[in-house]
Amino acid sequence: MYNPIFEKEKFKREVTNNVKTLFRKTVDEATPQQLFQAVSYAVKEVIIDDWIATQKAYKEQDPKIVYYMSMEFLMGRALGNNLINMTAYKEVAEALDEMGIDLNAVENEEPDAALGNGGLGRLAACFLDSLATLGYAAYGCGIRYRYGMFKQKIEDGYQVETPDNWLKNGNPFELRRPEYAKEVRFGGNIRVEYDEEGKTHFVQEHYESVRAVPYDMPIVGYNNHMVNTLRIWDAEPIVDFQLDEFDRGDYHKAVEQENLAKNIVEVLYPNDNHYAGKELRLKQQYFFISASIQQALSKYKMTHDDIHKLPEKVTFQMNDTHPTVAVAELMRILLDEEGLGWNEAWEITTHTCAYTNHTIMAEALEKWPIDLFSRLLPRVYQIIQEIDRRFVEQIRSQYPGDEGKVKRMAILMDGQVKMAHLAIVAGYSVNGVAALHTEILKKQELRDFYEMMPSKFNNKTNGITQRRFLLHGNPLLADWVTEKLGTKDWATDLSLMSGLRKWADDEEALKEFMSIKYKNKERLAQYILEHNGIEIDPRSIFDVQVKRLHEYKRQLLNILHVMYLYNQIKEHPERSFYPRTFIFGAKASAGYIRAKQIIKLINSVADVVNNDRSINGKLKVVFIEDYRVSNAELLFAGADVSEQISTASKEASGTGNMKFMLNGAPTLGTMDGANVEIVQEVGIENAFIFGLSSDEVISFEQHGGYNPVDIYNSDHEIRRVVDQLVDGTYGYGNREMYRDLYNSLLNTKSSSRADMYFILKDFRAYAEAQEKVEAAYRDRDRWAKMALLNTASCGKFSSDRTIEEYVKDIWHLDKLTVEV
Ligand code: 26Q
Repeated sequence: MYNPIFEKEKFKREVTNNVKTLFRKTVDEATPQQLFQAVSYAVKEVIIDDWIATQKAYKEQDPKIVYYMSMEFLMGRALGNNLINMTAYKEVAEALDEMGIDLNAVENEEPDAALGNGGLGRLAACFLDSLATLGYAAYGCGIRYRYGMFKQKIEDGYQVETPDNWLKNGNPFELRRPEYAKEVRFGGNIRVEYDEEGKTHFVQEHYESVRAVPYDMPIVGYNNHMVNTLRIWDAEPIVDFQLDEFDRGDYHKAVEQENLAKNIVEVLYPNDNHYAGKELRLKQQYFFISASIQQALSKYKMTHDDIHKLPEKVTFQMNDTHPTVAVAELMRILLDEEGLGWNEAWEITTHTCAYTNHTIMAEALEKWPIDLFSRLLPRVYQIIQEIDRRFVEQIRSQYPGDEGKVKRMAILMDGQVKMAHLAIVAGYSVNGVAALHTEILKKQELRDFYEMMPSKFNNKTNGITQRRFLLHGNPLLADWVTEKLGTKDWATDLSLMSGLRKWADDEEALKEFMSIKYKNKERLAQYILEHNGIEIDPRSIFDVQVKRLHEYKRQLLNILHVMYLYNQIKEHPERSFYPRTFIFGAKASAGYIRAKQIIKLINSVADVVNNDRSINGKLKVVFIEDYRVSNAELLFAGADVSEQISTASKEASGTGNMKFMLNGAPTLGTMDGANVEIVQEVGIENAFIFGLSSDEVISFEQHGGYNPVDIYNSDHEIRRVVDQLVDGTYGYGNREMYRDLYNSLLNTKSSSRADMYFILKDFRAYAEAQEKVEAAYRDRDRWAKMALLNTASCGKFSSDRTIEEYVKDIWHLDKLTVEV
């Protein structure tokens, strides 16, 4: 097939030799971790040739390059994915098998590269996969955090965070590139100088600086010899800490720069959809942005001499507002280092930078205190002041007398720097991540901006890579799809999945489909037994909600419903009840107290329910510890039901929803984010949709919310469940343990509004939708058809489609071919 370089015997020799030179051992003596290292270096050896060939193609074909700027890249494991994309997975598994090595066990030795929180970071990883696969020139630009997303332990039902020292055994796939190091400056003050010609110069003095050193990770395209680069920056002190600095009286400065370098890249902020105005976070942002922009400009200037034509060859995509300082940093370099005038610099910047919005949640919006911002980035701040001054002037001339507009739209207002406003004003494109989300941006959150610059706004519905989430994560289903379609081309053209529809009434095919699901449920049950010590029955309905813990995602609605079912089963043991396993997986941000209470509640309910012999195992609850990309692959493959139950209007898109769909799990969800488009594709009869619409939610919000106490008073089953939060049922007798959750639902004093996320309002509708799930599942043929139709209808949700849309509407990239 594709990889002539991959020769079995040569590869085996390579692995043996790596074990020897790296660890002075034989294959038989090597530990599993050592085998992982040895195998990975052998794979890297093969990748390197294509990586070099890709760089050569960049040089020769001079394509336009997209720089995907992101504070997060949630890559997961590299080894298996690289083998999949090299189309060498089965061959390598076979070669290793002949050496007595189990590839699967080797893969499990690799730590996840968890340089991200959730959806936004994983989207960046899927995009890199698609860009390489489709043959586009792209760099991912980010930070090489020493500690990624924390590892989650559950102790006594509580989340405990432990550091993720993902580099402790070394990272075999990365390459350190000290020759591309850049200096990044912080703080100090700006002195204005005039030269003989009367030109103004801005000189930063008394600053601290760090050396940004890039590490490159290969991004292997599928079956096309293309290898792009994820470039993540490490920080080092500019000069090594030296004693002679002490003699010169610079001891403190030397220590400070050493500390600055160490601190900047130390750890990923574990906040998801939540802004925390921490100075170190802003340092991280400017650090990787400054280094990346400097790097992109040096690369451009090596082969081009007219900086005005930068937008023809370079585009910076800003993954949410986190990299928005890029706008001002690019302006700074064009003005201060390239010597351009304001208008020409602005012309270039506003044709090079583009912005993606991932949330409408108010608490996620980045608003930096001006004093902090201007102290840390004095020159960048001056530039933002000038951008703001000119923009405000434009508002006033376009809307004379409307000072409300100025107040709502200015970049600098009330002592804050509003990063979203800066991104919109300077970006040539502003996109949302699902159709509904983009409409809400245009009509509500960003209405003023949309009115003033409608042509910037566009939608790019998210997608996922089928290479990782089907080919790698679900090999049984992948092979079945290939057989049924008579081609493996779906791996690069997911729209072909619609060809499966013709099997939706074929009894034999449906049986095969369900038996694959069953095997994946057994595999998941095995994982749960090994990692949680809980035995679950693969014949029960696997109902799965895995995603970050956030109130708007409403894990609380799910677990309250489990409590409700438990009451029902206890009260009516005679009623038939189809056995169910409710599976949760979620990390809560370390400081998000209420989210942690919900995790504790899930575990308490699991404790009570799983140990109640009287219900005959009809109900099981499992909390998966340390939910992450690698175990997510097992969870999607083994799920029957996909829980996507966010309060309508709050989930910008969701991408887990697409991964479940791809793996044949119908959605139980609200009309939110990309669920809307999933239902459009699969048909409402093949999903379980319930609850308030986004318009209804927004309308309630505009009228100060609703009154949950009415529901509590009128529905005794709901009341019972809510009361069980504070009657000791799940608090091991402790009535205070869940008092705050109880208050959050009923008490206006405890939060600005009671039940802000409409949990009680949607409860009945949710319970009814769950009854429909059960009824549908009892009818085996109907369920099988529904599940298969979900897989067959997922074509739209490939990140390949998303990337082609970005290319056509925003980036205008050229396709590359790599010759080997
Ligand atoms: C901001 C400031 C300071 C510290 C942290 C942050 C921060 C970090 C991460 C703010 C937000 C995030 C992550 C947001 C996120 O993951 N959003 C999700 O993006 C997905 C991809 O578009 C969507 O599918 C999800 O709906 C959206 O929630």
